[in-house]
Amino acid sequence: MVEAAKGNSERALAKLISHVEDRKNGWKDVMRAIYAETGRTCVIGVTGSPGAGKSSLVGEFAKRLADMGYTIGIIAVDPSSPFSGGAVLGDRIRMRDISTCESIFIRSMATRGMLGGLCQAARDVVRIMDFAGRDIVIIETVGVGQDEIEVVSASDYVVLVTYPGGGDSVQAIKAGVMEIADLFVVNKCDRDGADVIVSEISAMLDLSTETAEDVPPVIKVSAFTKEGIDKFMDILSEFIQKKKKGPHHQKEHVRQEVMSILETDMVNLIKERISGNGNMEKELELILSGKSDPYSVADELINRFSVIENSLKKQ
Ligand SMILES: Nc1nc2c(ncn2[C@@H]2O[C@H](COP(=O)(O)OP(=O)(O)OP(=O)(O)O)[C@@H](O)[C@H]2O)c(=O)[nH]1
Ligand SMILES: [Mg+2]
Repeated sequence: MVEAAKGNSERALAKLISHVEDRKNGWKDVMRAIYAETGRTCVIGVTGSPGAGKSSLVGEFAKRLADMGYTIGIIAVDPSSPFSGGAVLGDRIRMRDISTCESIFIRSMATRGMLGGLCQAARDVVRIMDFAGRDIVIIETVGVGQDEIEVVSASDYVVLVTYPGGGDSVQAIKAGVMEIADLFVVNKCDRDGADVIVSEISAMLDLSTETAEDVPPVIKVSAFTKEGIDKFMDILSEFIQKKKKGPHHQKEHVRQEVMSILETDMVNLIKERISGNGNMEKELELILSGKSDPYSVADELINRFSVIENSLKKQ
């Protein structure tokens, strides 16, 4: 499967991704085997409020990047539209345009029912696409939950999409997303009010950034009329060029990733041990009968599971 995925077979790529995503036997061996050959791709995270036009924009710039000769992977995390097929007909037709494009590979990922952390699973999928030779991987997530923010924060470049008429659009930007955005895009500028949003965001950025060079660009675009898309492409291309020349892996991302794998493994290990021996029942009874408390029980369980340390050493 690994060889075939590398040989650019879309079917093999899809199968390999499913295997790893579902954490089937040997998934970690796959990841270990491919790691050394990854880090070349440029990961662009696209986030923003629901309905901001993220997918429409991704569709547009993915197509343009493909025309420039890049091979693209798209990951839509928990999509409501239009990748999921739940969208209005127009959207679906537009998406079909790019999904039949040979150099664009689209993959959806549900957040529900995900084994282990969503963020790690998304990283793994990115890595497989990277290994399979995709020059650019685009991740679309709705910027609402902590998980989604974590997903985009693992990207090399973060695009935050807002739009006029989205209620209190600027206020609605989650704290935490603002800080990680490298580019602010105000979409739907074919409608009234885009300029106001641009100045509001710029004002907010001026207040929160220390030096002028640190201020990320704010641009207005329309996925419909294509206004501003050329400028958007210029900014993206410049970044892609820079990334291609830079180091394969960023230390901070690697640190986050090791922590995230560790957290998932630890949690799984603790769950296995506790449900495996059923001892929690006894402790729970002690708490309920007033003889113990959750804090003491947790301490005691940790002590008992110091076995974990030994078993991890053996692995
Ligand atoms: N007027 C206008 N409408 C747009 C534009 N871009 C997208 N839309 C519309 O906005 C709606 C949402 O677009 P999507 O691209 O699905 O937005 P999204 O952010 O991916 O939405 P979710 O994934 O559901 O959060 C659709 O009805 C689009 O047709 C634009 O530039 N101008
Ligand atoms: Mg979408």
